[in-house]
Amino acid sequence: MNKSISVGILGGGQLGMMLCQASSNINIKTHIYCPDRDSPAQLYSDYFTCMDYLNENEIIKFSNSVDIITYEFENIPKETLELIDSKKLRPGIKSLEQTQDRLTERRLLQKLDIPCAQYIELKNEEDFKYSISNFGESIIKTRRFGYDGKGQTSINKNTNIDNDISLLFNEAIIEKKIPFEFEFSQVSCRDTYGNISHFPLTRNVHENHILKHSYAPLKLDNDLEKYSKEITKKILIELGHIGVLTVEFFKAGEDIIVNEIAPRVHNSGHWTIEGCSESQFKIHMQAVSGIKIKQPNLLYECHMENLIGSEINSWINKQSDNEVNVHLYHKKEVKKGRKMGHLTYTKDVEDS
Ligand code: AIR
Repeated sequence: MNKSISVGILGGGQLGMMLCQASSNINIKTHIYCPDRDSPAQLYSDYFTCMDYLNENEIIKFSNSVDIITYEFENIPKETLELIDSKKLRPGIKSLEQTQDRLTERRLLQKLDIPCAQYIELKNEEDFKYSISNFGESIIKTRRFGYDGKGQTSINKNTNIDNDISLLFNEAIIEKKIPFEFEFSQVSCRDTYGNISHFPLTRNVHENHILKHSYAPLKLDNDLEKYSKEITKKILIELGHIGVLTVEFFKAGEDIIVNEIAPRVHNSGHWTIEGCSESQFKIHMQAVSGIKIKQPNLLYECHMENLIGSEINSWINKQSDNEVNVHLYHKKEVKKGRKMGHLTYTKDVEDS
C-alpha cells in the first residue's frame, strides 16, 4: 500500500472537520492546527496542535511534521503562512492575501475585468458622503475578518456619520447595495496538473446575512452558467490556486456579478457530500496532496439547511435516516448566529 500523505490544516472549525472526515477514506493523514481547544475538527483529525497562529516555533514544528499545509479559514494571519515553506503551502499565500482583504479582492476582480458592485474605499468622511449621495443604499464592509455577516452595516442617505463609522476609516469599503434576484455560487477545484473541476451551481438563501439554505443544482441560462465557470477559472489561474475555491455571485437582471471569493471549501458546497460522486472536501484534499482530481457527477438534487444558534437543540440526538442527513459540528458553545450543524435532504435527479 502507498505511504499515506500527511496534510496539516490551519483552522479547526467545521470546514476542517469535514476535510478530516473526507481524508480518512482516501488514505490522507490530517493534522489540525488552531488556537481553539474545543475545535470541532480535532475530533476527526489524526493529530492536533492547539496553539496560537503567531507562535513561530510551533508553526515551524507543525510545518516540519507534515507533507503539505492547507487552510480552512481566510482569517489565518498572513504572517503565519509566511513562516511556511511556500512549496508546502496549498493554496499558496497569494490566494489568501488577495481574498482576505475585500479591497485587494475588489482590485483583483477589476484587474481581471470581472463585474462586481460599485464600491469606494472608506478613508475619510468625504468617502462616506460620496457613497451615500452616489450609491444610495449601501453596505459598509470591513476589509478583513468579516464572515457570516460579521463586519457589515447597511447605510443610506439618512445615515449620519458616527464614531463607529469613523473608527473604520482605512479599514473598510462601502459598496452599493445590489437589488439582486438571487445569490448563487460556483465551487471549483484546481489540481497540481492544472485540471479544473467544477461542481454544479448552487442557489443560496441567506437569513440575517448568514447562509441558511442552499439548493442544487441551480439551473441557470446556459450562457450565464458558462460565464460563471469561466470567471471562476480565470480567478483560479490568476491566483495559481491549488485546491477548492468558491465564487459567490448575484444574479441581477440579465447580468451576473461577483459578490465574494473564498479561497477554500465553502458552506454552499456542503451538499456535495451526499449529492455528488466527489465531495468538495475530498477533491480539495486530493488536489492539495498532488492527486489528480475527477470531474464530480451529480447523484442527487439537494437542499442543505444550516442549523444556526439554538436551532441545533432539536437535532442534537438525531441521526441521519432515509429522510435527512444530519451533520453536527460538536461546538461546545451555542451562540446566536453561530453555525452549529447542517442538514442535507436529497431527491432523485429530475430529467430535464
Ligand atoms: N468558516 C470559515 N469561513 C467562514 C466560515 N464559516 C468556518 C471555518 C472556521 C469556522 O467557520 O471552519 O474554522 C469558525 O466558526 P466559529 O463558529 O467558531 O466562528
